[in-house]
Amino acid sequence: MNFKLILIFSITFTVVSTSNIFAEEIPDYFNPYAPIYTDREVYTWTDKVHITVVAPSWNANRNGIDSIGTQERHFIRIYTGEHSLEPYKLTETEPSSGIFTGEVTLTGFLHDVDDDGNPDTNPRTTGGGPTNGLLEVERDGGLTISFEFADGVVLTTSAMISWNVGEIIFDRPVFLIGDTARIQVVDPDMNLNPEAVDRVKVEISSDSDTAGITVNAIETDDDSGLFDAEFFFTQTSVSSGNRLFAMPDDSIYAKYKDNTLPLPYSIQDDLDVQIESKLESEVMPIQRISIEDVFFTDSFGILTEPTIDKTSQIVGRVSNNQSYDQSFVYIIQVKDGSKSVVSLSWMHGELTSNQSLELSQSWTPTETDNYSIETFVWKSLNNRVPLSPNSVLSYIIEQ
Ligand SMILES: [Ca+2]
Ligand SMILES: [Ca+2]
Ligand SMILES: [Ca+2]
Ligand SMILES: [Ca+2]
Repeated sequence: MNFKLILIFSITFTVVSTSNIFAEEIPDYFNPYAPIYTDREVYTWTDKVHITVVAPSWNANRNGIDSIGTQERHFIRIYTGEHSLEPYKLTETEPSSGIFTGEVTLTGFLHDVDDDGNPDTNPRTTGGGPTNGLLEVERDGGLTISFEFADGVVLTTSAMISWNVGEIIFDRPVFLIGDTARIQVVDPDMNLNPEAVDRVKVEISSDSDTAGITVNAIETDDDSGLFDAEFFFTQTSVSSGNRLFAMPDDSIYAKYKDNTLPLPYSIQDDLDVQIESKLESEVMPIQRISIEDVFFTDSFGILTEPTIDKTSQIVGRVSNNQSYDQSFVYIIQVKDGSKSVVSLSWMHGELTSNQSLELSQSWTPTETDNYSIETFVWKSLNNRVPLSPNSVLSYIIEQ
């Protein structure tokens, strides 16, 4: 119950006690009192409208449930510009409450909300109340309820109809590997059936899998207009079902295509509602790969010492400390005693889960000097996130 209904009951209490004093068996035509309430001021196209009319003078039988709306010349009419339910019966909530209620379910108009080429609504106008009413409505129209309280005295109340721009929410700002991620779409317009659970589609992708997955978000209850979905992250298998391939430090994207937009959008417009989050690892990037100090071999792989004008191999060992595949770029930089770079090379590679690799680069020193050989590992040349601490080895070459 919302605040508005609580308010109604307090008003009613006062009115009922007044009418006990001035007991009326027939409506007081000269003092029409029958406020009509709807449970909202704005509805979406397929909402259920709860109607309350406070009409103590229509409580003809204090020991029985009365009804209003269907007596000749005292009809209740529920209508839009195009469609109408009349007469419509509302029934008393209790034998002597003087409060009359009913429901009407809006049935929208023909419209395809999920781009499959077929309309997803079943617009129809039928029913005589108190709860079986179905009423077609337009996107931006209104809805009016009128009650002919007495001859020539018609009480009315109106509510608006509008679509809403959907929202999408992740349940946390960043995800960790191993988390179950939750996402919620808020779009009351997709509560197509207020008596059954509806669903919407959400596309989820990552930097490592831009095609990603499409998941069904399921309405949290029959009439909520809130749609929840869960998905998981994998670093070791392809995306499938509710499992998204994503690597640490990827951005995670979710997209809901809203085909039910309010003015100033047109009815045929659509809008991609998108959000972004991050997948993080509890392991810092710099701990994910380790490298060892380089050593030197000859062309046969036998350990050797570099000497002037002889080519040797600078060999480094790179190890994946994680249980998922990691691509990397391994950089070997040789500087002379004046810190000028005399050799620079890099290799792109990929390490499978917990794999170690030896990588080598040839080097032919041409002068005696005190060289330093630096090796480091980045995610890529474009994304220079270190995946390991640098290694620096000093090496003196003498004549
Ligand atoms: Ca009654
Ligand atoms: Ca459709
Ligand atoms: Ca529903
Ligand atoms: Ca919408």
